[in-house]
Amino acid sequence: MIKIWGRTDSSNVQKVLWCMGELGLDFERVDLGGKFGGNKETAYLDMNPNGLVPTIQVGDFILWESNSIMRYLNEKYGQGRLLPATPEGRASANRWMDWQLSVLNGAMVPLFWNLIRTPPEKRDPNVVKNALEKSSDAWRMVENQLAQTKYLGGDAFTLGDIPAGVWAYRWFNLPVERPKFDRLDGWYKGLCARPPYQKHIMIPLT
Ligand SMILES: N[C@@H](CCC(=O)N[C@@H](CS)C(=O)NCC(=O)O)C(=O)O
Repeated sequence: MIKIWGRTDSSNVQKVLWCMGELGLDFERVDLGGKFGGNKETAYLDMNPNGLVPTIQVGDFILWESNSIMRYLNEKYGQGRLLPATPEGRASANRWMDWQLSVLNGAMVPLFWNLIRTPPEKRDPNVVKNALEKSSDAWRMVENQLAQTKYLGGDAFTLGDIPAGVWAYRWFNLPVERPKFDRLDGWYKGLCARPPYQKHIMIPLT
């Protein structure tokens, strides 16, 4: 049995829950982080020195970092089917996973925090404006990729779609005026038709 620690409204926990849904895996989840706390306690830090969620345990093996967790689960339980078979295909999908951590996250997090996790009177319009511009630029890159391939990592759904896909739900549901990106829209609608996406990602933004 796979055990996962992390609250269900965390984008990084959601990646892993969605991935497990795609792979049809059973798991036991423990609420941790955010309003549940516990992530700075010694017992948890012994498993995950970052004090962040998610962390998973499979037998004696403990792993943190959401993207690494997804790659591990796909390899261990999915015969690698959520990544392309060729080195080039895998690299292309991996690239979009890394891009979410290195680019998209930094653009979207200030937007999300200001509009969802900050009371209206404390929101900073400059932060929102700046983050909206950066996020629009980032989603334009996705739009351009989708002009070349059906999904981010190629012509089939892969792990490459999951990190950005988690944030796409936030992007399309934040109260902001978004530039119109037709391919992004179509890709997002396709994700919305996937049952694990509906179950783990399409939940109220908190
Ligand atoms: N790079 C890490 C980042 C993990 C992370 O930032 N997790 C956030 C939630 S999305 C967290 O633990 N925040 C503290 C909390 O929930 O209390 C990963 O991808 O797993």
